[in-house]
Amino acid sequence: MTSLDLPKASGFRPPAVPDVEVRGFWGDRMDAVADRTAMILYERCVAAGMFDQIDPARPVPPVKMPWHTRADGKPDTVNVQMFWDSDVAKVIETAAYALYRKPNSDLEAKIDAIIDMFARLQQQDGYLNSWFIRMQPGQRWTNLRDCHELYCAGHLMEAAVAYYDATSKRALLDVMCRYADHIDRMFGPRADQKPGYCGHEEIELALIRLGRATGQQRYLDLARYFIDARGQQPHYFDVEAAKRGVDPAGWRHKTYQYNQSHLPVREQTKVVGHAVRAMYLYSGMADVATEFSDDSLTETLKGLWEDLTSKQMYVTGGIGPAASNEGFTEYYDLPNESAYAETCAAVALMMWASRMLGRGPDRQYADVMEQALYNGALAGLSINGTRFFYDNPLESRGGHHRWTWHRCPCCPPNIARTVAAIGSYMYGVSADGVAVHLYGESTARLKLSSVLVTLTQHTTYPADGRVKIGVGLEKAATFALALRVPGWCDTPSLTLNGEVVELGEMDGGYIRLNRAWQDGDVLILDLPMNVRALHAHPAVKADLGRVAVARGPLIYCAEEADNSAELNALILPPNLEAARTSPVPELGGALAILLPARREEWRHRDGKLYDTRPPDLADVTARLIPYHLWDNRAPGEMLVWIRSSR
Ligand code: FUB
Ligand code: ZN
Repeated sequence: MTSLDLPKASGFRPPAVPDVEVRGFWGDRMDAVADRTAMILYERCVAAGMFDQIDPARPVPPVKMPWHTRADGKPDTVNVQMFWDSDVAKVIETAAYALYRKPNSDLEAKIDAIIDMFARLQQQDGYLNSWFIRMQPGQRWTNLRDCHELYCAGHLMEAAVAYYDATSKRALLDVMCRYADHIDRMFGPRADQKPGYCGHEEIELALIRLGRATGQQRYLDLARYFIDARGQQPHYFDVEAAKRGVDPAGWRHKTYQYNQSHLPVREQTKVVGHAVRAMYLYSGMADVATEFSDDSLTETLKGLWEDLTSKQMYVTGGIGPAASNEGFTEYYDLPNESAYAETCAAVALMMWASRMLGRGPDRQYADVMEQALYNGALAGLSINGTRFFYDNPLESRGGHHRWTWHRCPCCPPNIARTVAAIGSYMYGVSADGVAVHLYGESTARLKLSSVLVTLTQHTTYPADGRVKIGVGLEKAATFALALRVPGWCDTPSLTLNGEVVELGEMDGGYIRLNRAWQDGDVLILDLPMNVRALHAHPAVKADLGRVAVARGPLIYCAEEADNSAELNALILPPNLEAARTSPVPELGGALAILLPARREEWRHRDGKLYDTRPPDLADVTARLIPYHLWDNRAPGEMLVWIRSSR
């Protein structure tokens, strides 16, 4: 259904989730989400009391979640219960993809019942927000800065598109179109409209998704309006606070950098503030740039991309080191043990990266999308799909473990919906071309303007970098196929129907094959995966004298379960040529890296804090596992950046 009836700006768009049948590595993870996570998320929402707030047939419940506290110790205007609609929306989105993969009448009936609650809750004028209808009536649209109203609307729009794609049921889509129409009447430049935008971005990218799904240009225009209005003077959040009779200076976050409204978006050059907010904003900007061929936004985004990825991103693709603002601090401030690196932020970075591919394949974006996906984001979900990380440190003394739930449950459904939708991140489709951004065992049915292309990938990626791609066509067709060569691979090779393809100069890191394709054409892409030692920029103090070990897209870590405690006593050799891989049965057969290493041993210490005698050095074999799999076995220490001798 996600065929756009609008006149298209040229550009690449993701396929709908059902267009890609995923197997292999990601198929196993999707099965875990379909078999367990989706229902777990639903049940945790029940237990939290979320549906008591949403269902208009039930008595209005008491406020359950504590209010945030202002700097002066008084209760703030915000608590996490205000954005429960968004958490439920992400659960619906997860369930939608899960149902598509594995029909489940019980889960479907439960989701239909939630949708029915929202439909009954919707007001005559289209407004829909459980907090402001039931918990704080009369205060709608009075505090866009803090209260997440448009953010909740955005997540519900995404859920509506997903549920329609997966089940062909229109109820939530119709509800959300009515709500989008209400928002379109309420916000804009006219004198009878509010020139506002949300304190937590999300509505922008969601309106693009709704516009693409329904063919309604006005949703795309409204997304552009929200982007363009952000940070203009007079500042909307100041004006709005004055209307509420409060001093904006008393705001607990102090600076509008927190929500990226300190400047109009095209004047922003530095990635600042709350990490998820920033990534969702840039995602929306990239979508608007694609839909409107807006080079001014693309240029701004390129600068922000460079700022983030060259100075503010963990090697795992995690972002936002600080808990205080759930976001960015100073350049190169990337502490490992105290890293906040919220799961949602890595997911949101993937979302931004995938949208930077909207204007054409370019591996600098796809590489980071993959880096965040396989490491900082996927770590947020346990291998069996039942437990979740909120923050993702790169070092632990053994006290950091996945939660079954969180007071602020934004991350569990965010990583679940992302895993369940992974097929849509794998490809970009334009009128006359297909780009393969991610590799994985799968079959994709992709509609170009005049031809349906079936691409079948056979591969064990990310365990191995050999990918066989079969081309299926109803009739011969000419189109461009772009294959990403990841930046970590130095020696790629390709054959087409058994003939070697000379790779020569690559365009943006993609092999581009523009030719007349025949049904049954076969490509074999080989991306050898060597074990690599990564060294951080010297300004990252936490990583001095240390290396992170990587293979293919995976960042590795040492765990106490394999190396005993005191992981900081491990010292890796200067080169990793002797590295071997070996499967770990209890981690689904994932490949561990085995490395000859040394280990400091303090036999003479006698409990002393300081001693003139250096430690002894013992030869050991370090066993490293993919970072995303840590804390799936016995609890214990974990370390990504390991000491290295040079
Ligand atoms: O505010 C909504 C979500 O909750 C944010 O995106 C997360 O960082 C968490 O604070
Ligand atoms: Zn989160």
